[in-house]
Amino acid sequence: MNEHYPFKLMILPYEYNSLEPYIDEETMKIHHLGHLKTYVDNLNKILANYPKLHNWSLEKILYNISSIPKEIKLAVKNNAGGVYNHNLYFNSLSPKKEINLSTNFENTVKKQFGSFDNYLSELKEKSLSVFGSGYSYVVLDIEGNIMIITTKNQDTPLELNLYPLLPIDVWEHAYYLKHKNKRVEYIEDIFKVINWNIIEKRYNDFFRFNSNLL
Ligand code: MN3
Repeated sequence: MNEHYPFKLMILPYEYNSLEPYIDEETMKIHHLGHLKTYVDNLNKILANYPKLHNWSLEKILYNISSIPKEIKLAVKNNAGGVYNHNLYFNSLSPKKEINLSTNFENTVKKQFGSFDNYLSELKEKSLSVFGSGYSYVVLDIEGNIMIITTKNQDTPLELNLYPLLPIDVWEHAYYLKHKNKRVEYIEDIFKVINWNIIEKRYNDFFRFNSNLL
């Protein structure tokens, strides 16, 4: 994600209806064309009069939020975070059923959590524990340990110096049309469409480019 102002709406790597029956077409459409597009448009609007920030990437903005002019700081944090988290979320999903877990990430999960099922249980529990709007987030700490945290609103792990692997959007807009108030059913469904190959790639990138990423 090295793009900078004016930010563009990401292109989904699959069709709106391709995560059916787990995540429905209407939710995907509104989430992408409605919610995410609004964050992109708002961010561009806010940055329009700040040319010094026009060559900053999303990551640079979020890592350096304290140096953003104070009259736009909160709005930039919320909207840049909204773009960053959603780009990562949508890119973490896939309709492909043949996704295999592969070696490095899975091995570390097993070492730290005992089994992949234990890890998924903890991820589910954390996802259910988010009060109000936010995310459960699988991240790496600076030493490469896997952690599962929760974040509020559109906060990102970058601000905490953590490296993001997988965000699970638990804002109601991510599931309410189909799953209504049953967040647990959404979590079980989202587990069926996570692209673990992408998570593995992000995991390996951390160790390949460690010093550049944090
Ligand atoms: Mn969302």
